[in-house]
Amino acid sequence: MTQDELKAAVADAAIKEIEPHLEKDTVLGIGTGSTANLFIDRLGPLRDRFKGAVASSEASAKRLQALGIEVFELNHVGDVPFYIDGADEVNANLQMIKGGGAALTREKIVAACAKRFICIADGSKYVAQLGNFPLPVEVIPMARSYVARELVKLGADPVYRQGVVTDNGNQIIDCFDFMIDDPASMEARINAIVGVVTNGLFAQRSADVLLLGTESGVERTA
Ligand code: ABF
Repeated sequence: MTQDELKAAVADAAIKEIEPHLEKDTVLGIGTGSTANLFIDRLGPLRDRFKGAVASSEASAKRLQALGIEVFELNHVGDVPFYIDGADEVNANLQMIKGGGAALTREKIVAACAKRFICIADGSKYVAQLGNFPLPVEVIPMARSYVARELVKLGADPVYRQGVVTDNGNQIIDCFDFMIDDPASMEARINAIVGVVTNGLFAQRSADVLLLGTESGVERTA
């Protein structure tokens, strides 16, 4: 199977996972990226079965709206029963690196509000140790150089992602050559650097369910 077929299989599996729980007042949390897009496309035909969605990026909001799904501001929504999103890497503890698409801060906020985080990923994202994928860090622009120097002290090789402005008006530093032994602790240490908005480690708030697309089918871990 191709990577796109594996992504489509996990998007289908996520629909099966949430469909029995849809109610007229359900607001779903929706992530960003190519796997999340496939999930959004499959939500279109179900749009009359739930109230709407909160989105972790402007791009996902537009895609949802184009399918007739109402998009709400998170501040106007109470309960988010499910957050469905992809990942750049995921480990056996369902901890992740996210933010390759620069939407990490909004993703982390919606994930924090969600009762259940369903991670959808093709098998190439599954790793024994997080860190081969460069860890993204969203920074306030004036703090970029300072944060980069602090990241060097933590052992990373920080690279400014040129030309990228996040939906929040900030910048991204990617941490290369940075294998992570203790994801929850490193998440906290990076977030404690002044000028960091957040980093792409989702370890303190890991996924609740992983739907992983493999050659032998979709593996579900919870
Ligand atoms: C989002 O989309 C991001 O956190 C992650 O960077 C990316 C994964 O993209 P894709 O599904 O295209 O591999 O979930």
